Amino acid sequence: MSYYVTTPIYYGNGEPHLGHAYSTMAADILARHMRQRGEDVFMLTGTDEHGEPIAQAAEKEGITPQQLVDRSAAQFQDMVGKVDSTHDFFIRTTDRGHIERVQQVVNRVKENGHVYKGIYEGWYCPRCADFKSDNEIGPGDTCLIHETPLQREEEENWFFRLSAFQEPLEKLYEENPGMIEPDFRRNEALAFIRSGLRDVSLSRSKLSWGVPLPWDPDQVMYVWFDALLNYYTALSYARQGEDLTEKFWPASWHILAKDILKFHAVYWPAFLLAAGLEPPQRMFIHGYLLMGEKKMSKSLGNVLDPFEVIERFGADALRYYCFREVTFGQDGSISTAGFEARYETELANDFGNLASRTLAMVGRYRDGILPAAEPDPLLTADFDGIVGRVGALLDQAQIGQALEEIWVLVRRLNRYVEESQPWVLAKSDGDAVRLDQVLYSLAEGLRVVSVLLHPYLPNSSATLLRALGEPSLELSGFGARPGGQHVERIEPLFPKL
Ligand code: ME8
Repeated sequence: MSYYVTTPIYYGNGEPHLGHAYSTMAADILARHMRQRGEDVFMLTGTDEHGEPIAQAAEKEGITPQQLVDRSAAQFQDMVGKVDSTHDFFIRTTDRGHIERVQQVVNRVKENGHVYKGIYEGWYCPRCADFKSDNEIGPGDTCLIHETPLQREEEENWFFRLSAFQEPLEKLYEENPGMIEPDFRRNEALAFIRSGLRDVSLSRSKLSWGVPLPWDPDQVMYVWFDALLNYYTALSYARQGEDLTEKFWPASWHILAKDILKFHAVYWPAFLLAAGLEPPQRMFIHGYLLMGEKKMSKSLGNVLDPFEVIERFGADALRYYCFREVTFGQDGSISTAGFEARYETELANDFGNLASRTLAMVGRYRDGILPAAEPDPLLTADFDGIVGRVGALLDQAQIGQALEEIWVLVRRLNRYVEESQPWVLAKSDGDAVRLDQVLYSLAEGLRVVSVLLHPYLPNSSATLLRALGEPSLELSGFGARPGGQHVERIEPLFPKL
């Protein structure tokens, strides 16, 4: 099966922060898991490099927009690398391949009769790159999101007949209730659609930093259509000499936060339908990472620097923390103190310590050779069906719940060590068979959780699986591997702070 997962493309005038890392890590967890299941996976992330804010920021700095986005793209590439994202392609909307494909698609939208010339008059927020309808305008004609003054705009440009898609969109979401997750986001999108859709500008005339309209090169495409199309265009040129569109479109999942729900749930499928293309299969709308009560954002200056966190805790710990602390789909507060607490109690103690103890006991009591024994019935019921359960949750992009399922077993294994007391069994020859079983079951339990944790903790899980003498990442249940492996001790996976 083909599985295609995307992140938003991040604004090429910002600096990467943990919020961006969060979406990329989420998509990467799904991508890694599906690869473990043997699916044909494509993961996309990248940068959104056109539009007015970028042109303005460049002008302020006295550099060209291209110079600005080159610098910013390098920072985002660095960031996604540091969080150990395994994306298959990093798209930049200034790529020639993207621009060409965007022009083809917009031509089709026009040929299909969904584009006309008109006069736009209304309020515009340059920071949202969004034209605001009446219910999106705050006191004193301000942007509700940024709380900054809106601009009055009047210009001749090309319009996209969004209004014609009100009914098709309502039908789309009624017929595919799982298309937007979580549910309350789907309801939000539907409410917006039902409140009435007005046509939107497809182009801007006062701007040059964008994709020229093929039939009117004095106008550039409204940046949101240019940006949304990345999910589709990337497939046409990500692999040289190969077009992956047939194989991977429509996307399995778009991952994004609630700030850009409207664009993804309303503009995007409408535009695709207008072009005669299939809408994405599903989108998961996650919440905001908050610092204290506030959204973490560059303009508010309250960002937790993922680079610093990774430097101190490692990428695995960051990936773990974000999906453990915050329910995926809801807003949630994060903090350095929270990091440290979870790192210490869950990663260093629950998981790291369990791993060290198990490896050490096999070393001490069985000369580093894992005994071949029957899986302990005390554990088989707990592990029964775990691979299927985690898979089913991740099919629904329930990243936090899947992690919780796995962590229940990590805790179970810790209790099992206390219950079975291998160090007592080791004192008497009469308990040798039982000790074999306990050691085997511990190591096998650890193997199963490590394989399942791999998407979350790619580095430490790999280290542990190698130490257990079973480096395969293939998903298999408790008791699937016989004993006999040579087991090695390792440095603590998560050294105490
Ligand atoms: O909106 N918590 O780019 P952007 C969680 N270019 N996620 C966060 C976050 C936070 N505090 N802050 C940012 C754009 N994000 C457009 C997108 S897509 C065709 C174009 C994540 O740089 C989250 O995924 O503002 C959010 O939707 C995205 O970054 C916005 O990134």
